[in-house]
Amino acid sequence: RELKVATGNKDQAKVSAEAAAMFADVFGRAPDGVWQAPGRVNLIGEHTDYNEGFVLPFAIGHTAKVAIRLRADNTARLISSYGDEGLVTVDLTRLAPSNMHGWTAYPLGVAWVLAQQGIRVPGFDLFLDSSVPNGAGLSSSAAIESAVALALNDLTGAALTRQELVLVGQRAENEVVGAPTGILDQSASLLSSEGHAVFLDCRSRHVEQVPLDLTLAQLVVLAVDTRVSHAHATGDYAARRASCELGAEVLGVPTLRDVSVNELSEAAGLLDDETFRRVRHIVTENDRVLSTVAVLAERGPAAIGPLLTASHLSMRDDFEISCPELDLAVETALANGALGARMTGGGFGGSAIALIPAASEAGIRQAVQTAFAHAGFRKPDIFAVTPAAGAGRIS
Ligand code: GAF
Repeated sequence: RELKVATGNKDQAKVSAEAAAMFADVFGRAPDGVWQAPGRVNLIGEHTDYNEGFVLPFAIGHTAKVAIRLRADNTARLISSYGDEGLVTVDLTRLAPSNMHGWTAYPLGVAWVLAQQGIRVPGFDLFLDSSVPNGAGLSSSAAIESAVALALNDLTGAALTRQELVLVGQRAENEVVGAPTGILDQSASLLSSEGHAVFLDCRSRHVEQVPLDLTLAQLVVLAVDTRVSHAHATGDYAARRASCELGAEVLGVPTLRDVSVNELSEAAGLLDDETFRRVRHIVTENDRVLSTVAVLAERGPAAIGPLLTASHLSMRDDFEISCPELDLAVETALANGALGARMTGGGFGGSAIALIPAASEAGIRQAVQTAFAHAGFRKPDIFAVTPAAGAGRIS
């Protein structure tokens, strides 16, 4: 069966009608509702989340949509427009982290976590459609988790807060998918509001909506999906996390959040070179997030470029999570008029973002495409992103 994949920004009525129709086509009945949750770009604050630091992401217009109907038994039937696994049928009473695989690990992982938390989750039929590209560092998995968490929360009457649903998604990612990630992605998906970036203190969980009107400032944020796919369930992400934990332990602090930029020179004498550079990235990155929020308020988005670029260099040289494709995207954008550019997300592939004057958009797109072709890299996918709404029920 061919199922149509929705792309880009469509109006909600159309999106929900499409998802409901696709659900009815497969399951022969209407869904109880349709929920939508966005992917994100992170403007700045990378790998700071699990160090209890600061992040500043915004939701993008690419979203995961789920149409769900509860069942009277304990069976879950799931299908996606990816079409790769067809209809998957599972007995929810037998779910365990070890028996969830492929894309269904995200929705089933959420159902499993809710059940672990004492919430009775009955069987359900689920249809998923997503326009968030997979493996592009734009939180395609958190978008699915957030949409399903919101849907099951509504349908079961569990009445968890959005902050609690963030932790449900994170736990699914950590315990079921096996990626030791923080709360950045689920927070961006569930807590964003249109026209704003989300300034999140990952220790206190305090959230501030930071106005980000790119159009007014005649700016564009371009995402460059390098199409080098990344996976955080692999060793590199976990190795970075382990270095941060080691650094904190040697420095005698609960987390690297507790180290200030002024204390770095003293830290240098206590840590091996690699651990020191990992620590320096986190400490300076936290500082850059705070500066970005201050500069946005005082001088507006056109002035944050140097902070974005400094963040990229820190990830490239100190945290060592960039790759040649990400570096080329950043360098080419900067050489052709970008105000700032950096890789976004977990790294080792995925996407870069460039903050550019709207007037340079065509030239920068062309320059990046040409540079990638010359380097023999895969053709990147380049698109503009604007701060979009967070997750919600759309029908
Ligand atoms: C990935 C993780 F899922 C986030 O928790 C965060 O650590 C990010 O990488 C890096 O900032 O997206």
